Amino acid sequence: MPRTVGGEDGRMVSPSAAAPARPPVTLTIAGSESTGGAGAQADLRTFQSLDTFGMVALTCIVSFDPKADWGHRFVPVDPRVIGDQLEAEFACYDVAAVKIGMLGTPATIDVVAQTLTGLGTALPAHVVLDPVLICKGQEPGAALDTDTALKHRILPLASFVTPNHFEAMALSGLEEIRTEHDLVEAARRIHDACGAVVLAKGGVRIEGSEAIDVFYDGTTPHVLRAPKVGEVAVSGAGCTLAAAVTAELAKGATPLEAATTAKEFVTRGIKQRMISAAPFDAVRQV
Ligand code: PXL
Repeated sequence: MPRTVGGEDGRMVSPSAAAPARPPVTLTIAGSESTGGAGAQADLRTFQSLDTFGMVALTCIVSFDPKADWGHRFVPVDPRVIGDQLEAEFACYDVAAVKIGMLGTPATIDVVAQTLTGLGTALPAHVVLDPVLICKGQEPGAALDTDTALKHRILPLASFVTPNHFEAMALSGLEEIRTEHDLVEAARRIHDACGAVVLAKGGVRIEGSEAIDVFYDGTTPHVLRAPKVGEVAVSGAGCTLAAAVTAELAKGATPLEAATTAKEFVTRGIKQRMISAAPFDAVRQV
Protein backbone atom coordinates (compact mmCIF):
# COMPACT_ATOMS: atom_id res chain seq x y z
CA MET A 1 0.00 0.00 0.00
CA PRO A 2 1.41 3.49 -0.83
CA ARG A 3 2.43 5.49 2.23
CA THR A 4 0.26 8.50 3.09
CA VAL A 5 1.01 11.59 5.17
CA GLY A 6 -1.17 14.34 6.62
CA GLY A 7 -1.86 17.21 4.19
CA GLU A 8 -2.26 20.82 5.35
CA ASP A 9 -6.02 20.45 5.70
CA GLY A 10 -5.73 17.14 7.53
CA ARG A 11 -6.54 14.95 4.52
CA MET A 12 -4.26 12.02 3.82
CA VAL A 13 -2.28 12.56 0.64
CA SER A 14 0.53 10.63 -1.01
CA PRO A 15 4.04 11.87 -0.09
CA SER A 16 4.77 12.97 -3.64
CA ALA A 17 1.68 15.19 -3.77
CA ALA A 18 2.43 16.74 -0.35
CA ALA A 19 6.15 17.29 -0.60
CA PRO A 20 8.32 19.78 -2.45
CA ALA A 21 10.85 18.31 -4.88
CA ARG A 22 13.45 16.17 -3.10
CA PRO A 23 17.19 16.57 -3.72
CA PRO A 24 18.99 13.81 -5.59
CA VAL A 25 20.72 11.21 -3.40
CA THR A 26 24.50 10.90 -3.53
CA LEU A 27 26.65 8.21 -1.92
CA THR A 28 30.32 8.22 -1.06
CA ILE A 29 32.18 4.97 -0.40
CA ALA A 30 35.10 6.45 1.51
CA GLY A 31 37.27 6.49 4.60
CA SER A 32 37.09 8.76 7.61
CA GLU A 33 39.94 11.20 8.13
CA SER A 34 39.11 12.13 11.67
CA THR A 35 40.05 15.82 11.48
CA GLY A 36 37.59 16.20 8.62
CA GLY A 37 39.93 17.64 6.02
CA ALA A 38 39.65 14.73 3.58
CA GLY A 39 37.60 11.60 3.06
CA ALA A 40 33.96 11.03 3.94
CA GLN A 41 33.63 14.21 6.00
CA ALA A 42 34.79 16.43 3.12
CA ASP A 43 32.53 14.49 0.73
CA LEU A 44 29.46 14.90 2.92
CA ARG A 45 30.04 18.63 3.40
CA THR A 46 30.40 18.96 -0.38
CA PHE A 47 27.21 16.98 -1.04
CA GLN A 48 25.35 19.20 1.43
CA SER A 49 26.75 22.45 0.05
CA LEU A 50 25.73 21.48 -3.46
CA ASP A 51 22.16 20.56 -2.49
CA THR A 52 22.18 16.80 -2.66
CA PHE A 53 21.26 14.30 0.08
CA GLY A 54 24.54 12.60 1.01
CA MET A 55 25.19 9.13 2.43
CA VAL A 56 28.44 7.39 3.44
CA ALA A 57 29.56 3.77 3.34
CA LEU A 58 32.64 3.95 5.58
CA THR A 59 35.62 1.85 4.41
CA CYS A 60 38.37 2.71 6.90
CA ILE A 61 39.42 5.09 9.64
CA VAL A 62 42.53 7.25 9.24
CA SER A 63 43.99 9.09 12.24
CA PHE A 64 46.97 11.38 11.72
CA ASP A 65 49.77 10.79 14.22
CA PRO A 66 51.02 14.15 15.55
CA LYS A 67 53.79 12.28 17.47
CA ALA A 68 55.19 10.73 14.28
CA ASP A 69 55.41 13.42 11.63
CA TRP A 70 51.65 13.38 10.99
CA GLY A 71 51.81 9.86 9.49
CA HIS A 72 48.50 8.15 8.72
CA ARG A 73 47.29 5.48 11.15
CA PHE A 74 44.93 3.25 9.16
CA VAL A 75 42.27 0.79 10.35
CA PRO A 76 40.04 -0.93 7.77
CA VAL A 77 36.34 -1.51 8.42
CA ASP A 78 35.32 -5.20 8.35
CA PRO A 79 34.29 -6.01 4.73
CA ARG A 80 30.97 -7.48 5.96
CA VAL A 81 30.13 -4.17 7.60
CA ILE A 82 30.92 -2.34 4.36
CA GLY A 83 28.56 -4.71 2.54
CA ASP A 84 25.88 -4.11 5.20
CA GLN A 85 26.11 -0.34 4.80
CA LEU A 86 25.77 -0.56 1.02
CA GLU A 87 22.85 -2.98 1.33
CA ALA A 88 20.97 -0.54 3.57
CA GLU A 89 21.75 2.43 1.33
CA PHE A 90 20.63 0.89 -1.94
CA ALA A 91 17.52 -0.53 -0.24
CA CYS A 92 16.46 2.91 1.03
CA TYR A 93 17.12 5.18 -1.93
CA ASP A 94 17.43 5.45 -5.64
CA VAL A 95 21.05 6.65 -5.70
CA ALA A 96 21.69 9.18 -8.46
CA ALA A 97 25.50 9.15 -8.29
CA VAL A 98 28.23 7.34 -6.34
CA LYS A 99 31.68 8.55 -5.44
CA ILE A 100 34.38 6.01 -4.59
CA GLY A 101 37.23 7.37 -2.49
CA MET A 102 39.74 5.57 -0.31
CA LEU A 103 39.20 1.80 -0.22
CA GLY A 104 42.57 0.84 1.27
CA THR A 105 42.68 -2.99 1.09
CA PRO A 106 42.04 -5.72 -1.50
CA ALA A 107 39.29 -7.17 0.76
CA THR A 108 37.49 -3.81 0.75
CA ILE A 109 37.87 -3.55 -3.02
CA ASP A 110 36.38 -7.04 -3.34
CA VAL A 111 33.23 -6.28 -1.40
CA VAL A 112 32.70 -2.91 -3.11
CA ALA A 113 33.23 -4.42 -6.59
CA GLN A 114 30.94 -7.35 -5.82
CA THR A 115 28.18 -5.16 -4.43
CA LEU A 116 28.25 -2.64 -7.28
CA THR A 117 28.44 -5.37 -9.93
CA GLY A 118 25.57 -7.20 -8.19
CA LEU A 119 23.33 -4.17 -8.71
CA GLY A 120 23.23 -5.00 -12.43
CA THR A 121 21.06 -2.49 -14.27
CA ALA A 122 20.36 -0.71 -10.97
CA LEU A 123 24.00 0.47 -10.82
CA PRO A 124 23.79 4.28 -10.80
CA ALA A 125 24.66 5.85 -14.16
CA HIS A 126 27.35 7.98 -12.51
CA VAL A 127 30.19 6.23 -10.67
CA VAL A 128 32.95 8.73 -9.93
CA LEU A 129 36.27 7.17 -8.90
CA ASP A 130 38.88 9.17 -7.00
CA PRO A 131 41.58 6.49 -7.30
CA VAL A 132 43.30 6.94 -3.91
CA LEU A 133 46.26 4.61 -4.47
CA ILE A 134 48.48 4.89 -1.44
CA CYS A 135 47.98 6.01 2.12
CA LYS A 136 51.19 6.63 4.04
CA GLY A 137 50.34 4.36 7.01
CA GLN A 138 50.11 1.23 4.84
CA GLU A 139 52.60 -1.56 4.14
CA PRO A 140 54.15 -0.99 0.67
CA GLY A 141 53.38 -4.63 -0.29
CA ALA A 142 49.75 -4.27 0.68
CA ALA A 143 49.57 -1.02 -1.24
CA LEU A 144 50.75 -2.73 -4.43
CA ASP A 145 48.02 -5.37 -4.10
CA THR A 146 45.53 -2.60 -3.51
CA ASP A 147 46.63 -0.66 -6.60
CA THR A 148 46.33 -3.74 -8.79
CA ALA A 149 42.90 -4.64 -7.40
CA LEU A 150 41.69 -1.06 -7.83
CA LYS A 151 42.78 -1.01 -11.48
CA HIS A 152 41.26 -4.39 -12.30
CA ARG A 153 38.07 -4.47 -10.21
CA ILE A 154 36.97 -0.86 -9.62
CA LEU A 155 38.25 1.18 -12.58
CA PRO A 156 36.07 -0.79 -15.06
CA LEU A 157 32.97 0.21 -13.03
CA ALA A 158 33.79 3.93 -13.15
CA SER A 159 32.06 6.34 -15.52
CA PHE A 160 34.28 9.24 -14.39
CA VAL A 161 37.78 9.14 -12.87
CA THR A 162 39.75 11.92 -11.14
CA PRO A 163 43.44 10.90 -10.79
CA ASN A 164 45.89 13.26 -9.12
CA HIS A 165 49.40 13.79 -10.43
CA PHE A 166 50.82 10.61 -8.89
CA GLU A 167 47.77 8.49 -9.77
CA ALA A 168 47.79 9.80 -13.34
CA MET A 169 51.38 8.52 -13.72
CA ALA A 170 50.41 5.14 -12.26
CA LEU A 171 47.30 4.74 -14.44
CA SER A 172 48.76 6.13 -17.69
CA GLY A 173 52.18 4.51 -17.45
CA LEU A 174 53.89 7.91 -18.04
CA GLU A 175 57.07 8.23 -15.98
CA GLU A 176 56.91 11.98 -15.70
CA ILE A 177 54.10 14.54 -15.81
CA ARG A 178 55.60 18.01 -15.64
CA THR A 179 53.77 20.12 -18.20
CA GLU A 180 50.24 20.75 -19.42
CA HIS A 181 51.08 18.70 -22.52
CA ASP A 182 52.12 15.71 -20.33
CA LEU A 183 48.87 15.93 -18.35
CA VAL A 184 46.77 15.96 -21.56
CA GLU A 185 48.64 12.89 -22.76
CA ALA A 186 48.03 11.12 -19.42
CA ALA A 187 44.30 11.93 -19.57
CA ARG A 188 44.07 10.54 -23.11
CA ARG A 189 45.85 7.33 -22.20
CA ILE A 190 43.70 6.74 -19.13
CA HIS A 191 40.49 7.36 -21.09
CA ASP A 192 41.61 5.06 -23.90
CA ALA A 193 42.38 2.31 -21.39
CA CYS A 194 39.18 2.44 -19.34
CA GLY A 195 36.56 4.39 -21.32
CA ALA A 196 35.65 6.66 -18.39
CA VAL A 197 35.55 10.44 -18.57
CA VAL A 198 38.88 11.64 -17.10
CA LEU A 199 39.57 14.73 -15.02
CA ALA A 200 43.34 14.60 -14.42
CA LYS A 201 44.42 16.99 -11.66
CA GLY A 202 47.64 18.92 -11.98
CA GLY A 203 47.27 20.64 -8.62
CA VAL A 204 50.36 22.57 -7.63
CA ARG A 205 52.63 20.10 -9.46
CA ILE A 206 52.45 21.32 -13.05
CA GLU A 207 54.86 24.10 -14.01
CA GLY A 208 53.46 27.63 -14.15
CA SER A 209 51.26 30.00 -12.20
CA GLU A 210 48.00 28.15 -12.85
CA ALA A 211 46.45 25.10 -11.16
CA ILE A 212 45.30 23.14 -14.21
CA ASP A 213 43.11 20.09 -14.57
CA VAL A 214 42.59 18.27 -17.85
CA PHE A 215 39.13 17.01 -18.83
CA TYR A 216 38.97 14.37 -21.55
CA ASP A 217 35.93 12.37 -22.61
CA GLY A 218 37.25 10.94 -25.86
CA THR A 219 36.67 14.08 -27.94
CA THR A 220 38.66 17.30 -27.47
CA PRO A 221 40.65 17.76 -24.25
CA HIS A 222 39.61 20.78 -22.17
CA VAL A 223 42.09 22.43 -19.84
CA LEU A 224 40.41 23.91 -16.75
CA ARG A 225 42.42 26.71 -15.22
CA ALA A 226 42.56 28.65 -11.97
CA PRO A 227 45.35 30.79 -10.51
CA LYS A 228 47.41 28.72 -8.05
CA VAL A 229 46.54 29.63 -4.46
CA GLY A 230 50.05 29.25 -3.02
CA GLU A 231 52.41 26.40 -3.90
CA VAL A 232 51.45 24.01 -1.12
CA ALA A 233 48.86 21.25 -1.56
CA VAL A 234 45.80 21.52 0.68
CA SER A 235 44.23 18.45 2.28
CA GLY A 236 40.87 17.41 0.88
CA ALA A 237 41.11 19.20 -2.48
CA GLY A 238 40.95 15.94 -4.45
CA CYS A 239 38.12 14.50 -2.34
CA THR A 240 36.16 17.72 -2.64
CA LEU A 241 36.64 17.95 -6.40
CA ALA A 242 35.39 14.39 -7.01
CA ALA A 243 32.49 14.82 -4.56
CA ALA A 244 31.47 18.06 -6.29
CA VAL A 245 31.56 16.31 -9.68
CA THR A 246 29.36 13.57 -8.18
CA ALA A 247 26.82 16.06 -6.80
CA GLU A 248 26.63 18.01 -10.06
CA LEU A 249 26.20 14.84 -12.15
CA ALA A 250 23.44 13.73 -9.73
CA LYS A 251 21.66 17.03 -10.42
CA GLY A 252 21.81 16.44 -14.19
CA ALA A 253 24.88 18.45 -15.27
CA THR A 254 26.89 17.20 -18.24
CA PRO A 255 30.35 15.83 -17.33
CA LEU A 256 32.10 19.00 -18.57
CA GLU A 257 29.67 21.28 -16.69
CA ALA A 258 30.16 19.13 -13.56
CA ALA A 259 33.95 19.37 -13.85
CA THR A 260 33.85 23.14 -14.37
CA THR A 261 31.55 23.76 -11.39
CA ALA A 262 33.63 21.39 -9.25
CA LYS A 263 36.85 23.22 -10.11
CA GLU A 264 35.29 26.56 -9.11
CA PHE A 265 33.97 25.02 -5.88
CA VAL A 266 37.41 23.65 -4.91
CA THR A 267 39.21 26.88 -5.78
CA ARG A 268 36.80 28.80 -3.52
CA GLY A 269 37.29 26.20 -0.75
CA ILE A 270 41.08 26.46 -0.98
CA LYS A 271 40.95 30.27 -0.74
CA GLN A 272 38.80 29.98 2.40
CA ARG A 273 40.67 26.99 3.86
CA MET A 274 40.86 26.00 7.52
CA ILE A 275 44.28 26.71 9.02
CA SER A 276 45.35 23.52 10.78
CA ALA A 277 48.16 22.80 13.25
CA ALA A 278 49.14 19.94 10.90
CA PRO A 279 51.58 20.82 8.10
CA PHE A 280 48.65 20.89 5.61
CA ASP A 281 45.57 23.11 5.76
CA ALA A 282 42.11 21.80 4.89
CA VAL A 283 39.67 22.81 2.16
CA ARG A 284 36.47 24.38 3.46
CA GLN A 285 33.33 23.61 1.48
CA VAL A 286 31.53 26.92 1.12
O1 PXL B 1 43.14 12.72 0.24
C1 PXL B 1 43.16 11.35 0.21
C2 PXL B 1 42.44 10.74 1.37
C3 PXL B 1 41.21 10.16 1.17
N1 PXL B 1 40.52 9.57 2.15
C4 PXL B 1 40.99 9.54 3.41
C5 PXL B 1 42.24 10.10 3.70
C6 PXL B 1 42.97 10.72 2.66
C7 PXL B 1 44.26 11.37 2.96
O2 PXL B 1 44.63 11.53 4.07
O3 PXL B 1 42.71 10.07 4.95
C8 PXL B 1 40.19 8.89 4.47
